[in-house]
Order: sequence, then structure tokens, then C-alpha cells
Amino acid sequence: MKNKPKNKQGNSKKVDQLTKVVKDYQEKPLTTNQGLLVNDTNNSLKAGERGSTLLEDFLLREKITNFDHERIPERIVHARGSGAHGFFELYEPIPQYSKAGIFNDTKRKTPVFVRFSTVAGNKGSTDLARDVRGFAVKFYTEEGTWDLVGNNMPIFFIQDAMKFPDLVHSVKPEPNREIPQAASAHDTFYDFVSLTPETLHNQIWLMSDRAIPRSYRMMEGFGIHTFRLINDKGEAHFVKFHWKPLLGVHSVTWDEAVKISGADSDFHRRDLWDAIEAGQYPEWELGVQIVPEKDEHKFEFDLLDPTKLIPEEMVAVQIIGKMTLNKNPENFFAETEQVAFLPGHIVPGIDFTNDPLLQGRLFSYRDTQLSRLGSPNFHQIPINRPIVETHNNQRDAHMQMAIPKGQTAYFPNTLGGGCPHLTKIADGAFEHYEEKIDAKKIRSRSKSFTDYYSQPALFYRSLSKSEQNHVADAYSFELGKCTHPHIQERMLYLIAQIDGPLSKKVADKLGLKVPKTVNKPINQAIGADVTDGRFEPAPKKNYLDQSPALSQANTKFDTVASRQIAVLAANGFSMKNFKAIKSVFGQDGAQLKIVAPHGGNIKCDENMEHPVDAAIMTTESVLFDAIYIPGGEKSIKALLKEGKYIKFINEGLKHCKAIAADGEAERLLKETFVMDHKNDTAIFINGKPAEFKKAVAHHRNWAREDKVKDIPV
Ligand code: HDD
Repeated sequence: MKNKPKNKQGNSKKVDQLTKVVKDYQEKPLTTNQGLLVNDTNNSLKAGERGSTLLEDFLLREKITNFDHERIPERIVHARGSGAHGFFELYEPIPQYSKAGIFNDTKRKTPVFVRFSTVAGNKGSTDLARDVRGFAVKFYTEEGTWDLVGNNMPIFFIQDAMKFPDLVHSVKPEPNREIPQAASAHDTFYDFVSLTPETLHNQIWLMSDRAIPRSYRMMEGFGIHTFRLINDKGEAHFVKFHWKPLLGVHSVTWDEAVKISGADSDFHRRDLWDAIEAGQYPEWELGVQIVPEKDEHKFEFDLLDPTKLIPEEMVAVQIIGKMTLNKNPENFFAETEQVAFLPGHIVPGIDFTNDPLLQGRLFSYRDTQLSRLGSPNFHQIPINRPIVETHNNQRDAHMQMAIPKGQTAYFPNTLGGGCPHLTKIADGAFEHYEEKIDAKKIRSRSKSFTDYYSQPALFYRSLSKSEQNHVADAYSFELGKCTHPHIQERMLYLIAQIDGPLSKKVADKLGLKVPKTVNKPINQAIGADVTDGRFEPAPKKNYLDQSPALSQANTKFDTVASRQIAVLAANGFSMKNFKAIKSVFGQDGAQLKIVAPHGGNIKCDENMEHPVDAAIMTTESVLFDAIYIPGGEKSIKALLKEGKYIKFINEGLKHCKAIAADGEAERLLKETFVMDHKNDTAIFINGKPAEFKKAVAHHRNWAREDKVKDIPV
């Protein structure tokens, strides 16, 4: 299925459209909003030098008014995010499934704008919170805009949009004291989660490494809901969308996440920006899982239930195209903040299903843009404009940017020549899929949605040993932050339904016992979705022993592209050693960064000057993927004088990173715990640069983790 196009760059139609409204301020005079030239923007107009300020001062009023209104409401969820432009290319047409132009024309380079985000934190919160990551893609297609508004986890917490405000209110800072920021580790979240067992699947993903990614560029993306693809005969297939990063799926440790939040809370935002500026364009392949309509009921779970995934081992992911992000925004506010994603934005060839979460989302996103962006004309903001022309009779409202011409703003009309006119479906108009519905109006939930335990258990079973340990640690941390034992116990009971030993492990850390039976309050809680108890959880099933695709241990480990390698060096470092490493890593896009005792330049032992990338006082080991220490007697002596280098190396060791050292660098290692782990497969003392490179591509040596628990950093 793969006929991969070359990664051609260049401006997309969307970027060309945006370029027309980009304002360049270089060599331009300062003016007012009305175009008056200004000669003083430092002093207000006063009655006398020390006198009171005059109301007449329109320059002051304009400047201050604008400033007073600079902020718009932040997104109620996903407030903190980062975006980039790029394009999507199709490998091979899929007309048998969809008539969408984007899925049929391999010559197209469909422009995209992507926004990644955390969910719970405010706009200024840390990138490294334990959280789901938003993965929202706006495709500017020739047939109109399609938004695929997904996350980096393939399932969601709740099954019905009706519960979204409750979910969000429980995870957000508690309303009486606005604590904690960007964290799920608190009573209200676990109070809600433990009373709402449908959340358990997404909850265990939240405890996994997926919730602390190494980079936005190293996460998968998922459309989550089952959507429909419609072909030109009007036939439908169910579909789930997957984004697979070409760099593989990688995460940091929780200890690192906490420390990165202090050292650089913009870590993911900076990483995305820097990679694009460096020409290391992030890429994802788009995959589809296709299920024929006739197979809708063939699964052990309901395809309309957004808390369930279709294991890739049951329905393969077919890779159909690739997305490349190749341009940073010109202005954060105008583009990343004002971009508005709506799951309701679809194009002919793509349609919805009756997933009750999706159905509610179709209302919520348009509604929220009205308060966020202030007008139903938000589609006229440059980043939100489709690349095709729009004409309709919605001509007024706040901030109309165009001048709609003509006497008529209604349909049908004769006075406007019948325009804007309708288009036949055969000529490309959108047509809803004709789904047969014969139903009673009912406020309830399908019984087929009551299996809360099978898939969290499948997920946990599919993880590697170290991933499982991380889940246990994360539960222990999060529940350890809860102050009410009844909430902790309710959670332990539910975790035990997923996996007994896991719950026991967490209970031991909390100093509690796993409740053996469900007492009445818990029973009622589990049935709390409806009062008559019809929704008792279904017994746990095992329809698949393991799904290897769910474990990050089975991701790609074949590249060092854009990996950050700290080179610990001072004046007199060995050029020969450094050159050997550089020649192995350089051509594959790894970033070797000199971390020296001071800023400016340092000299190597061949007396050449080298720019320092970071002074040790400004950086931390958690900001790097690996550590290299070239020899050079003078250099090592200087490093030995700075205690922070020892901490730097010990931390790298504890976080299971690859470490290489040559020549005199061994003396520095003797001051660290590295010498106790000389036989570790990712530690190289006077080793081969090519082997070090392989270890860096492998991301982490998780097998080390249990052996370095005693290192006190
Ligand atoms: Fe949502 C934003 C993803 C369920 C209501 N959501 C938002 C964003 C992402 C998601 C990535 C940020 C978009 C951006 O970068 O601007 N949301 C999801 C996913 C869901 C989901 C994958 C389940 C599968 N969301 C969901 C429900 C509701 C909302 C059930 C309401 C009933 N989401 C919103 C919102 C936001 C939003 C309040 C806040 C800002 C915005 O829409 O534009 O309307």
C-alpha cells in the first residue's frame, strides 16, 4: 500500500492565503489604528509637566483600551497548546471506502494546521503535566475544511457528552481554592472517577507513560470515535483514525516530568518549535481501521462506545498517507490561540456515527467558539478560513470582515438570480449518510456499554514489565495525593477488577488494604449512572490475551533524529573523541549540545574555539536524551570542580539514558554511580560510538530502572 512521496517542502495554499494578511513591521513607522504617525509613545498628555493626565489623550486611550482587551477567554479544556503548519499527502487512493478528495488524489498536498495540547492545565501551566494530550488536525481540503479533533490516547473517559462537564469539573482545580493546577492527583478527580467506572480505561492510560510524552513529535494521535467513510455509491464503512509518528512513541519518567516542569515548563512547545526551525520536520502516517457496516455487531464491545478501542490485532491499521509539519506560526495569538477546531467540520466522504460522545461534541465546539472568539464570524479569522470560497446568506454579526454584495440575503430568491445557488450531490454537495433509524426516545445508556474492565485489563496485560511498574507508581502517586481513605479504597476496589496484583501493589504503597467485596455505597456508586441498577458492570472478558501495539516497548527505535545529546566539556576537551562522536551522530540529525561550566566559547585540546550551547547553571540533565563526555585532562579537571556535573550524570543514569565517556572522562565517572553499572548495555566507557548511537536510538534502557532505585537524585 505504500508508494511514499518524497518530502517536498514549499508553501501550501493555506500558507499562501495567510501570507497575504501577515503584517511585517520592519522599517515601518509607528502609527495609531487609524494610520496617524506617532512621535511619542512614552508619555501621556498632561496639564503641565507634573499635571494630571487629560481625557483628551486619544493616543493613551487607544493604547490602553487595546491592552485592556488583549486577552480572550482561554479554552475551558486544552487551554495550553502549541501549533504548527504542514501538509498531508495520500500514499494510495481508497475510493472503495471514501469519495473524499483528500482520500482519492495522491497529487494533492492538503494544507494542515495542527494544535497539540494538555487538557487540564491553564494556558500558562507546564507542558509535562501527567495528562492526556490533544492532537487536533485541521485539513484545509479543496472541498472545505475537515477537523479531526483527537487525543494521544485511543479512548475517552466517558461515554456520553452529558457527563463532560462533570468530568472536567472534577479534574480542574478544586473550585473553593483553585488547587491543584494541571494535575489529576487530587480528591475531586478520584471521587468522580471511582464513582464512574466507565472512566477506568482512559484512567489507566493516564497512569501509563503515554501521559508524559518525550515530545509532541513522539506521540500517536487517535480520532477515538468510530466515524464513517462514504464511497461514491453511498456505501458506508466504519472507520477509526490513527496517527503514527515516524520517530516512534517515547516518554520520559515521572521523576523527569516533575523536574522538567521546573527546568523548562515550555519543554514540548520549545521542542516542536526548535525541530521545525532546524528542518527536522515532524511526520506522522495516517492509518485507518476499516470495519464493514455488516460487521458492526461482530465485536465483544460496542463500536459506538468511545471508551473502547479496536485492538490492531483484530482489525489492522492500514497506512494511507503522511502528514508533515514544516512551518511554525508567525504569531501565536493570531494562529495557535485563535484556531477553532470543530468535530462537526466534515467533508463529503466522511460522516459521523451515533457515538453519544461525538454527538454531544457536535454541539459543544461551535458553542464554545462563540464565547472564546466572540462571534459566529470566527470562521473569517485568517487561520480558520477554508482555502475554498464561501458564499451564503449569513451576512451580519460581530466582526464581519467581508463586504457581502447584493440586495438579497435569503433563499430562495429571484432578485439575486437565485444565488448563492444550491449544488447537486452528484456535483459535490454534502450528503448525510442515510442511516435507518427506528427508535423510541429514551434517556438511557445501551447495555452494550457496560463492560468497564475488559479493555483496561487488556491494556495492562499488554504493557512491558517496566511500563506496568510505571502504572503502579503513577496510581500510588496520584492516590497518595488523595486525602480521603474512602476514595482511595473505592479506587483500589476498581483497580482490583482490572488486575488484582496491581491493586495490591498500590494498596501497599498507600498503607491500605484492597477491599474484598463491594459494600453498598460502592455498589450504588457503580450503578449511579442510572438509579434502577440496570447498569451493573458486565463481567471482565478476555477476548485477546495481549495487544502488542498498545505497548511502547514495541515502537520504533531506528532513529536518533533530533535527539538532544549533552556533551559535558570545558576548556581542553578532546577534539579527537568529540569528532568521532560527531561523525557518527551528525549526519542523522542528532543535536550535540556542549554543556560547559560557563557560557560563550570553550577551546578544545587542539586550541580551536567552540561555541557553548548551555552553561551548566542554566540547564539540567532532564532536558537531554543522552550524555557524552569527551576526555581531555584539563576539561575533566574543570568539570570535577562543578558538583552539578555529578548530579547531571547521576540523574541521566537514574533516568535510564545512554551515557558514553572517553579517555580521562573515566575520572569524572568515578565520582558518580555510573561505575557501579559498567556492564549496563547503554553505558559506554571508551566504547564504540556506533553502539552508543544505537542505545540513543533505543531511547532508554528500561532494564536498568530497578537497579538504580538507590541513587539519591
Ligand atoms: Fe473536546 C477542546 C479533544 C470530548 C468539549 N477537545 C478540545 C481540543 C481537543 C479535544 C484536542 C482542543 C482543540 C484545540 O486545540 O483547539 N474532546 C477531545 C476528544 C474528545 C473530547 C478527543 C473525546 C473523544 N470535548 C469532548 C466533549 C466535549 C468537549 C464530550 C463536550 C461535550 N473540547 C470541548 C470544548 C473545547 C474542546 C469545551 C474547548 C476549546 C474548544 O473546544 O475549542 O468545546
